[in-house]
Amino acid sequence: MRFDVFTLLPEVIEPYLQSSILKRARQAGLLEVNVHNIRDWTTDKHHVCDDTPYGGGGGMVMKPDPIFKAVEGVLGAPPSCPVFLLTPQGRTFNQQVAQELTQYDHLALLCGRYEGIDERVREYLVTDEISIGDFVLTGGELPALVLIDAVARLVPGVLGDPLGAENDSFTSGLLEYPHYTRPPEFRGWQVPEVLLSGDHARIARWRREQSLLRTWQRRPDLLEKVDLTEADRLYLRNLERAQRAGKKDQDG
Ligand code: JA5
Repeated sequence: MRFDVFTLLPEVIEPYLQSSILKRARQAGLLEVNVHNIRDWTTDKHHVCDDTPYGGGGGMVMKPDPIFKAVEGVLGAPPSCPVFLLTPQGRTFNQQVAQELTQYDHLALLCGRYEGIDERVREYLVTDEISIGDFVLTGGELPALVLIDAVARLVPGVLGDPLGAENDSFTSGLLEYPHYTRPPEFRGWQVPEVLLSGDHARIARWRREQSLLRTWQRRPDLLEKVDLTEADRLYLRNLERAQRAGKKDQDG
C-alpha cells in the first residue's frame, strides 16, 4: 500500500516510520510512504505558504497554490488517488474506517498547519476528511501517522504473525483480556492460575469472560454491536445480577 503525505513539517513524519514494524514493512515492499514538503512547491523568494485570512481575524491560513502544485505535481491533475485531509471537521476515525481504507492501494494525506487551509483546497482537491477524535492539535501530522499506523498493520504480512490483527480489541468488538508473561510470581503478585493450567478450553473461556467483563465495566456501549454466544449472555446476565445484589447491599 502506498501513502503520499503532504506537509510543512516532513521531518516529524519520517522518524516514526523508521521504527520497527513499519520500517520492516517498508523494507519488505509491503508499505511505501513518500513524504513531501509543500514548501518545495513555492515559487516566491521566501517560500511563503501562509497568508492572512480574508475578512480579518487572528491567525494565518495555508495558501492554496503550493498545496495544489505539490499534490498535482506528485499525483497528477486530477490526482490519481483519493486525497484525505486530516481535520477535526472530518469523519471520526475508528477501526472500521481503518479496515475500509485497506481497500485502496494508494492514498494521499494532506496535513494542515496554522489556523487551517484555504477552503478551495477542501472543495476542489480534497476528496475525504478524517478526524482522529474531538481534540485540537497544532497540525495534521500526528493524525496522519495515526492513520498510516492503523491502516498499514491491517495490510497482510505487515504484522509478522499470520494471525495478525485478528485478536485485537475492536476486531472482535470487545476489549482485550489481560495479558501476562514470566515470571509466574512478581513481587508477590501471581499470574492467574488458569493461564498456567495448560487447559486450553478453560483458558479460552477465561479470556472470553475477561474480555466481556472489561467491556461491560469500561465500554458497555460496545456490547450493543457485538456477536454474543449464549454462554456470553449468561455470563453478562450474572454480572448484572451481581451488580444489582451489590447495590442493594449498599442501600440496606
Ligand atoms: C488539527 C492546523 O482529530 C484531531 C485533529 C486535530 C487537528 C487535525 S485532526 N488537523 C489539524 C490541523 O491543524 O490541521
